[in-house]
Amino acid sequence: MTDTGFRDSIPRHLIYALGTDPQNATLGDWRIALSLAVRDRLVDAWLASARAARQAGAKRVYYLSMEFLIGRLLEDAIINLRLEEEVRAALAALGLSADEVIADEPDAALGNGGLGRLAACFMESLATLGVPAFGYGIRYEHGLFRQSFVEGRQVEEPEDWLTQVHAWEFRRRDVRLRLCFGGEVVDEGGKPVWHGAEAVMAQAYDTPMIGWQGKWANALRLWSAEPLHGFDLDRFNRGDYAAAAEPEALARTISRVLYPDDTTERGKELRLKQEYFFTAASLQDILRRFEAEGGALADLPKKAAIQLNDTHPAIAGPELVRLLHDERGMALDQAIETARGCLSYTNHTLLPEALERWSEDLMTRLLPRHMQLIERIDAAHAAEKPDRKVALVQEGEVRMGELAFVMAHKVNGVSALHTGLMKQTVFEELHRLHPDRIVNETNGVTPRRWLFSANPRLSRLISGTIGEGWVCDLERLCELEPQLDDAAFLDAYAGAKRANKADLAGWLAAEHGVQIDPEALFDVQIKRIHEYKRQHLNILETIALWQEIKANPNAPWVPRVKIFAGKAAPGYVFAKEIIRLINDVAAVVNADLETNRFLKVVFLPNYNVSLAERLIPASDLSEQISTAGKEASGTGNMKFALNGAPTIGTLDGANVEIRDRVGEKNFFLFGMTTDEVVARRAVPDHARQAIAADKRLGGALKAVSQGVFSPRDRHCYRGFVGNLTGHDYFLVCSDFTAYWDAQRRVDAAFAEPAVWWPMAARNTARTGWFSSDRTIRGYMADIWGASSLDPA
Ligand code: 73E
Repeated sequence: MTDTGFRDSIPRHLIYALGTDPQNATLGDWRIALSLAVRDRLVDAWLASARAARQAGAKRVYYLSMEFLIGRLLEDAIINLRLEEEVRAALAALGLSADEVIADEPDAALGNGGLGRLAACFMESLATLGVPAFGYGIRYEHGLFRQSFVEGRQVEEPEDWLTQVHAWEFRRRDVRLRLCFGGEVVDEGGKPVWHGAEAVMAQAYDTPMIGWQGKWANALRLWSAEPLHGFDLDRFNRGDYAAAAEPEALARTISRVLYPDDTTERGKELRLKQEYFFTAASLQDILRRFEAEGGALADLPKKAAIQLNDTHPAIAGPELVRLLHDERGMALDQAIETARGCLSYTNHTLLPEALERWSEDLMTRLLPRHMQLIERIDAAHAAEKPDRKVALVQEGEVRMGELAFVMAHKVNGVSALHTGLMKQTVFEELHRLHPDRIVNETNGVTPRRWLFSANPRLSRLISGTIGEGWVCDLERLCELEPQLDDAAFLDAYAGAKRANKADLAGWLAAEHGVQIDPEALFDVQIKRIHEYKRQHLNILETIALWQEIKANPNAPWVPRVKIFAGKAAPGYVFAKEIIRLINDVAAVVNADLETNRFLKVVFLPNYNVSLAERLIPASDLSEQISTAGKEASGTGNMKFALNGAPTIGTLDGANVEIRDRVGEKNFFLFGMTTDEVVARRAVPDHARQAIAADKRLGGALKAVSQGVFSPRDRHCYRGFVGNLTGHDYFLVCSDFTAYWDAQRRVDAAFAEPAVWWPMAARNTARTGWFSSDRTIRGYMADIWGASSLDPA
């Protein structure tokens, strides 16, 4: 297609697809018209990919995930199709700014945090590597809630991305599958037959996931729950309108909202229904495809690698056994073996409250046949391993982690440290029984979105230095190494960062009315708010720093802006207290004329993928300060390092591997190790001891508890301080002094450009290993046995 062809296609879509007169078109109309024009450019490659996979009889990867945090799709597609220039020119000819049109797209926020974003990065890497794959999840009507602050407190509002035209998805009219819940299992001629009581339809919607240079595309297939039949016409005709619509409303509830819960599991019946709904629909779809392509059922593992993203789809074990044994007559033992050959399971957290358990009663009520099969699977496992003590059902609860483990041929952790801890803790016994089952696949992030697209200045510098090959071969960033002592390169590197920071400062002033000094150190902590992530450690250090500056305002302080963003689960009271405290501290500190040249605090509302893309390229310092042993991996840590923000962090999750690669001199390490954490907790009064030993910590806590930051309600943080001085399970107090010291090392390094910029640039040059392409290759080789249909 020629330039004019593309240019013309935008108004053509506006007029003929949207029925809108260009004279009246809003920015949103233009954005949708542009999306449709771009979409036209990828559909051929998408259909060709599916055709190639069918013709090759290729093994397909199926990634089952409750969450896909895909963010904006238009920019991704433009970048991967290499349409940047064409789009810019076409929009300019229409009198429009490409940046504004692209920024108009709402984020598809179908996830809570790292787990969902990882799934999105994996989809992009699978397409870039030309691996035939499907992502399977739920098409939530409401993604993660919108966050705002009222008097510093988090307020949640429903997110309604689907009220706008969603230009990227295709409703598959022919893919509508029936599923059941409840009812009973009846013996029919010696065969158990499940008669479900409630049926719903799973309607498929496909969104293309396009790889680098548009050579390959896979589908993200999201299921929407619909009623079996529309509304009840009889009732409607009798004037009973509400009752007529009831079945529809009930069915739709299943895909209505994403659970806004990161790492804490809420025993909600609806959640189990959601899990079964999308898992069962996906498995039916997988089997349908397998059967359409012909082949003996026992060969299913040769054609389908089904990855369970955490235990949320763990019901896939018994469901696949049911489909093979009950519905297709395969012997039970063989059905279990066949299912295990297909299934693999990723564990993302060891936090006890996040390990899913469902009551036997609920499971029996909702999925009676599955409850029976879980017991059969357990019995088969016991027969295979007579010395096993772990049962799948304990104290009236079904343990989903153990079920996923037993039904998977491989189980993986998401960083070296986390995988080691899995073996020593939650899966200790299962690991002893199946020593080859656990493998490690350290997480990664897609360089297309997190460097090439989010940070065009740095990308241009890198490409100008080593060529563009790094974009799909990120380890080539190490070719920058010889430049790291070159003054001209470092100047250009620093120049890119400074320009990104100036952009961010301009945006903060325009959008949030916050003035910050672009020369200051931008110290950034952006992630879900959780005690284990310890945003409160950061804010206590901020308070201590403020007090120190006040006591000594003429010292040569290194100006800092502390930037926070993140959402708290709506029911997580303590996390919401942390948010309020940070906002309260920001109000006091930012208004302090004595200190605010040196210190500002900003908490940006409604953290999402787009905000991360704006903040990370403009950051100087990456805060990764979780209590050791608690953050399974982290992926933000990788994005920051890649974009040249050194980490201040503990030996937790993938921080360990980042430090190994960037080198200890280029990483601000502090805090207790996993073992020290365990030992410290056993010390009675550890928090009080730590407070007594550090005047700064004592002073900061005192200011909070006395109401310095809450003048209208002086005592409101007493409970908060009480928690820290008493229980302090996450050891904020015990790690405070080490954190303070590490921050002062950061100050000293930042004050010396000759120290700082080589360090920042080394972070970029040495973190190419953290590409999700590398992670996906690891899964392909160690877990899936899948290969690439090389799109080159
Ligand atoms: O450390 C992160 C990890 O980088 C971990 O906390 C997160 O997964 C990321 C990707 O591997 C995670 N999310 C959840 N569990 N671990 C979770 C649990 C329940 C509901 C939703 C998400």
